[in-house]
Amino acid sequence: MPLTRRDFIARTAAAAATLSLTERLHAMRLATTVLPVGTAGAARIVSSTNGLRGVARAWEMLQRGDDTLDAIIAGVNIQELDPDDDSVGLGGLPNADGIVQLDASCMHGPTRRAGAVGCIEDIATPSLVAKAIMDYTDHIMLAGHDAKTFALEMGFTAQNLLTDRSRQNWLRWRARLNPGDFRLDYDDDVAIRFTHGTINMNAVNTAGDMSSVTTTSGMAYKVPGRVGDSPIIGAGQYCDQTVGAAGSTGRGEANIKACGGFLTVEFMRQGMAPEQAALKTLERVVAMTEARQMNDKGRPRFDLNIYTLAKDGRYGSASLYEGGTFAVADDKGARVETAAFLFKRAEFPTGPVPVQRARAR
Ligand code: SD4
Repeated sequence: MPLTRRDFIARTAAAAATLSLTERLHAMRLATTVLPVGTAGAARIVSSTNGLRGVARAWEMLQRGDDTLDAIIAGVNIQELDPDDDSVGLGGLPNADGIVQLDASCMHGPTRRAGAVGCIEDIATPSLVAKAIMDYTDHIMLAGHDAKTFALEMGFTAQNLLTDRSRQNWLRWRARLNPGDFRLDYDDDVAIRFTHGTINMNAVNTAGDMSSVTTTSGMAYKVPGRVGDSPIIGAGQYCDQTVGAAGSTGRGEANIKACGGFLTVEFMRQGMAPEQAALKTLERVVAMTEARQMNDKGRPRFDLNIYTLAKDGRYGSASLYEGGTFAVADDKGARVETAAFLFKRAEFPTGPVPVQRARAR
């Protein structure tokens, strides 16, 4: 039978009577951090802006009484299966070799389970593969070729995820890589398309059940085999339904070092409001950023966005730079709202990116 907060504190106090001062302080700290801190409130779905259609679908499913994770995965499936969205699933921009490699992860609050898949090829819905790993194995993450084999065994269908549009974009990128090579540049007036558009989505229902999911094709033209933050539990998303859920889009490398999803939930556990927790996580991201990625005024050369939802339905989002938005669905409908930010858009570093050298400090 689960311990009530009162039982837990009483037992901790009884045990503490026999302990040293340091042990007692540690026990008291545990008593205030491991116990439920949130109570259920309003149902709500929060996601990155590209999930606007997805939050509407997820909201409908919550209203029917569907599970929070089923609802948000159905929400992100819309973008995953949309060939015109070049940041996730089918049509996602490929790696440097022209191969689409996808990452995703999910957490199911009621059962405290998690699933993740890294670098999977040819399966359009990695969010569902992550859930299948969660549901049908005693592992959390599968990666690469064997993750695809697992998905095929589970009944997923393999398909070529490179659309003609994403292949053309990749060809342009490759042709312009090196002016000294033997490939002629073409379509000089067409800008090279890099992606910003992973989806993170988080849900809470009126019972206080929560879930989170993040899915992406990752950085466009990445080094083959690269895995970003999206499939890393605690970075790309995190859910502890005693407190809340959080996830991110943007430069995964920066988010991994700060454990952004986990840290945001932990800041909420300490009592911060969702938006404040997201801003505090971004401060940590900046503090952890290597010099090569900063300009001389201490501004990062990338953006990162955090989306967050508390068990009681409070929510928020913050970006490193001004101009960020996010999607919300609740009993007022599905809409886009403005995110908080750390830095003015005008402060975003412009000009040439410094030459990157191996072992540069
Ligand atoms: C990644 N976080 O793979 C993802 C990319 C992303 O907007 O969110 N782009 O690093």
